[in-house]
Amino acid sequence: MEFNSLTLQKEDKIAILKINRPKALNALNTEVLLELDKAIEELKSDQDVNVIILSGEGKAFVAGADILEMKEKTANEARDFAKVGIELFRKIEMIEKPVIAAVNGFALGGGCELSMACDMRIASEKAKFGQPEVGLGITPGFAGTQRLPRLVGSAKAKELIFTGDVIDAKEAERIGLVNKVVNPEELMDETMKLAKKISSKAQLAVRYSKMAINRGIETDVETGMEIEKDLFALCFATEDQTEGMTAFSEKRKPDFKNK
Ligand code: CO8
Repeated sequence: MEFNSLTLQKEDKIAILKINRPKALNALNTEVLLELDKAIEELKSDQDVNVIILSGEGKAFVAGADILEMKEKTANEARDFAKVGIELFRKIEMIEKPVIAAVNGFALGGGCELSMACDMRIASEKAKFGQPEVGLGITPGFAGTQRLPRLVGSAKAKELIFTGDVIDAKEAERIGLVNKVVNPEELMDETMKLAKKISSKAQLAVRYSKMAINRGIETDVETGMEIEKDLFALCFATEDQTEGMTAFSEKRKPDFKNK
């Protein structure tokens, strides 16, 4: 598939999807959002991809939604634009395969929101996070008011959103927004290492675990435990469960087939 504002590479069952609009610091305009949607749809059904890495070309991950495109929008047009972003980010969050954000630089506004729709965030020491929207006269619009408090707690989320403060990668790690901070030169290697480790496990078990966590967080704990119970049981109808447990008893490495 050909893209104008994205690059897509595949290596060892890992897809590396980069937003490639560096002159505008990878700001999310309609084209980027639509292309991202297409790429995610393609990767969803690609049997050769177990894990997706999302990153940005140049010095930014994503410096937000495109302010120049948003500037003249009416309220109705703004709602439509927000809907496109919200639905795309939800698709990224709920895709069965794990998605890791490799945050190489600015992750501001819609960029911070995009990183939060991913399952994990590995950040370069150069990364910066923030929700500066109130300084532009708007609220976050791609679900930052929902995902940030779920990740860092409502008090810290309110502080960041009400002040528009930009924080560095270390502070983002301290408050639980990122999983790990690494040297900029090692960002892709470290993220690949994590992706490959996940990719070496039984993929249906990884995907069911993601589903149980995502669905569980959004419901009460009793329902969450029911969801886990059903998905746990479903694993026992997979070849990988037989292989994983047989390999353990035979003291060898499992050879998973994602079945
Ligand atoms: N939108 C459009 N263009 C941008 C954006 C952006 N978000 N960010 C940077 N650019 C462009 C600049 O205009 C500039 O273009 P040009 O060279 O043509 O003048 C180019 O990228 C380089 O940027 P700078 O020269 O500003 O680079 P600096 O290194 O000096 O500064 C910053 C980097 C600090 C990241 C600075 O660019 C900045 O503050 N950017 C805006 C950050 C921001 O406010 N982001 C939040 C946007 S709002 C949002 O994301 C809401 C999401 C929900 C939308 C809901 C829909 C209704």
